Amino acid sequence: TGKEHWPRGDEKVWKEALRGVDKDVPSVTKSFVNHVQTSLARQAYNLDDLGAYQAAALSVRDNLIVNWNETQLNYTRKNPKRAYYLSLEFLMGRTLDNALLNLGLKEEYRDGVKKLGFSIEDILDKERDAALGNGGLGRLAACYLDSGSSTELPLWGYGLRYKYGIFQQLISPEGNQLEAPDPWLENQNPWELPRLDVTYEVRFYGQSERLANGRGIWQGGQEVVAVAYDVMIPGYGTKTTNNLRLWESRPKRGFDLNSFNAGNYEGAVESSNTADAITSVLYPNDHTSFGKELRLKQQYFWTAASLADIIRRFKQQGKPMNQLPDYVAIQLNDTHPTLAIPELMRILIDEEDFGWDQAWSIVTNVFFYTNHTVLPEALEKWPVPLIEHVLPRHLQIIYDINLFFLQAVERKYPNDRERLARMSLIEEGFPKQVRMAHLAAVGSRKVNGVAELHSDLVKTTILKDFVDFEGVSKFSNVTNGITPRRWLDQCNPELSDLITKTLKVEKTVWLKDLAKLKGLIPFAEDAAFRKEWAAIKQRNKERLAHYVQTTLGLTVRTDAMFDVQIKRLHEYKRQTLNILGVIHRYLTLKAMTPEEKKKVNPRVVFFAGKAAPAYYIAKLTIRLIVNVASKINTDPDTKDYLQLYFLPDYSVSLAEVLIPASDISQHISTAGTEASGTSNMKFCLNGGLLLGTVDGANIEIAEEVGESNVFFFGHLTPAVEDLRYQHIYHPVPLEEKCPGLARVIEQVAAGLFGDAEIYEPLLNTIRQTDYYLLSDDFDSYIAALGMVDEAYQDQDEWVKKSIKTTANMGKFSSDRAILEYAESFWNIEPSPVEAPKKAT
Ligand code: 73E
Repeated sequence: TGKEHWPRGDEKVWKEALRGVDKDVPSVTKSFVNHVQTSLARQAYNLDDLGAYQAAALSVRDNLIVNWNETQLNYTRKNPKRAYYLSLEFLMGRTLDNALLNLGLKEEYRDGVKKLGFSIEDILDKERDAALGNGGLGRLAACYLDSGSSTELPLWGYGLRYKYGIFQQLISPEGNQLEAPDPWLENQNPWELPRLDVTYEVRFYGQSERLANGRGIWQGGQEVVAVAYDVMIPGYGTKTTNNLRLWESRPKRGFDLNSFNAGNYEGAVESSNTADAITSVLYPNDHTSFGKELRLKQQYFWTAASLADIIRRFKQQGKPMNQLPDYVAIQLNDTHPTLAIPELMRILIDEEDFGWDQAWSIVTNVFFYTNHTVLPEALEKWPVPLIEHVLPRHLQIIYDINLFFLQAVERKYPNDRERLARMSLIEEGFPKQVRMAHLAAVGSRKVNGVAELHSDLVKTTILKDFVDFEGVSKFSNVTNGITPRRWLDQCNPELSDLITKTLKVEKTVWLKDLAKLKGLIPFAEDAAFRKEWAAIKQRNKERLAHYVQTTLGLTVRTDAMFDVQIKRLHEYKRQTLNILGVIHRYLTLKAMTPEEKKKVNPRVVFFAGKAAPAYYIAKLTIRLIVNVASKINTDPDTKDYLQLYFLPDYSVSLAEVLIPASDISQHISTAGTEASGTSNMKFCLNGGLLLGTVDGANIEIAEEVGESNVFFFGHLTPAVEDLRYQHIYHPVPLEEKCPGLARVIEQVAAGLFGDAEIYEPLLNTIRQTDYYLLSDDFDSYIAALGMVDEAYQDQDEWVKKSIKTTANMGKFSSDRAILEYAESFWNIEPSPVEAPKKAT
């Protein structure tokens, strides 16, 4: 065999590993080569980066499996109370790098694959994101699982194994968003373990009969099988490796032989098609409730399988069902899993022979409900006829819950019919609808919002009557958090190293006790440290520029301020305000003399984010951004001072490149609309400053890092209602109210960026009711952008702000958040697997 057969790495290392010579060959190398040879059936000479990724993943997985087994054994032995996080979305992103860091094996693998001719970075880059989520809600679930394992809590996740995740976003040359499927399971997924023996049957449709004793009998209809797939969740520096169990739907009988024999081939496979459909695709809408039957079936399929699994595990302990709340806490991530409430009632009453009151007392001690939005269009409602058709027994139970609930309300507030109508679980109308947030609130032990302001809004707006009725102590706040492992150590390794070196504390310590970052504060005054800090930011900007160059073929200047807004496209998040602000800057630059322009600091503005496929205005906003970009990036008068990019197909992995590169990021929702936001935390943790409205977690970030280190603008929440009223009943022409904005809109309407008529519907949202208050906030927004420019001129001061921002972000670790849930809601404790392994 000539050298050409061994194109990569050290031939001797390969050969010795292949021969299984154990002396001198590190175990990582042996395990990698072994997987190449056996699991992948490949050899050194035909192994590419993708193959190397697969071999590395399988080899790392072996370590996870050992820890996973020990963790589950530990739980079985100690039998602690457990918590379950039910979420329709888990936005995990990539796994290999995270697993390597959490296991403390990254450097070993880096060396190991290098000797075999591979670079660890290239290998890591081959992994596809697991993108089973839309945005913040799904990413929060992923951060919480990481923190659950890292704090050694007995916490499992339950979700759906969608065959297709969030769509891939393509941008046409005209600026239109096109959606392509995301077949993420195409090249095998090494991170899941199919459990073909863990299955449950889930019923749909059929008839429900009520017996005199209050029990029901539900039969007929269609049965679908749920099959478990387990995803291992390693903790950072712990042996604890919890489980994320995802359900796949399969037909109960793959093939209907009777139909087939009758010559009806399509009929024979029909039931198989409809059963498969349940877990085929993630719904790509956030903040809208559509009332689609398939979505309802997803929700029930997942909650029924998860509850059956939880109850089976509980029963294995031999305890009576009335002790369920002593051993099980179930967190409902938004209202999506609310059917778990009537489902558990059904199990207790119809299958376990409990009376109503005892069943209800069990249910209301097991569930906990997190609300993530107060936007009215996002509050889930299901048409009564649809629930009746798909889940006839559950509708009866929901009506019974409502009856007993309203009777209690009536006792407390006699003859207050309006209150009964407001609080009812059923909204009157054609058709009647079930209000899922009311059902979730009534059926849970605790209800929480996701940031202080948001939790206050929940209590004073959408659930106010429930606070009056049940008392305020049931309603509370857990401010969201993010895992510092992925969102600092992994995405910004140089900054992580500088912090470790400076704090003189092992990173295994400060990454689990993020308040330790406060030790950086004095170094803000240290010029040498500031220089290092700034140099890392610069290299992260170059890394982003390199990404844009290689993926889009565009050259980004890196000597400019990087200004970033990345999130789902939505009117309430006001990407429109940002793009109109960019146009304002462009027009201002166009009117400047060359002398004046010399004083301008160049700025590069980045946008990324997906629009729901049917959200017309959001898609128009993308189109406007793209077309403004092509105009201003090629205008010789301005291109040295202002560049604009829309980066397609935003994802967790893209966020990991964008966030460390940002000087300033924008979180500019209309006050009172963004429940929390979590990317705001990620930017600030990486030393990016924040430009935002007084909304969501921005407020608590400012409290922590100091108001002098954030740029706030815009009206406050209490003013919003009145401003909207004024828009409708006392409208003032835009030219008078906000001439700056009027001028910008005029230019768009006149076709400065092409397509004059196309943008009319978008512009009309502002000219007409302006529900999201652009005309009220525009002037202060432009002023705030000016203050950002001014602050950036003094680089010393800017870097000080950046350091102090990172230093004061300790509160926002998801470890803090998950421990709050564990202590104040679930009443669960860490259950360490003995002899915890140290990460390095
Ligand atoms: O403010 C964010 C919050 O940070 C909020 O908009 C988001 O949840 C994040 C995590 O708490 C959210 N997503 C949804 N509602 N709120 C949602 C609604 C329907 C479907 C999918 C997601």
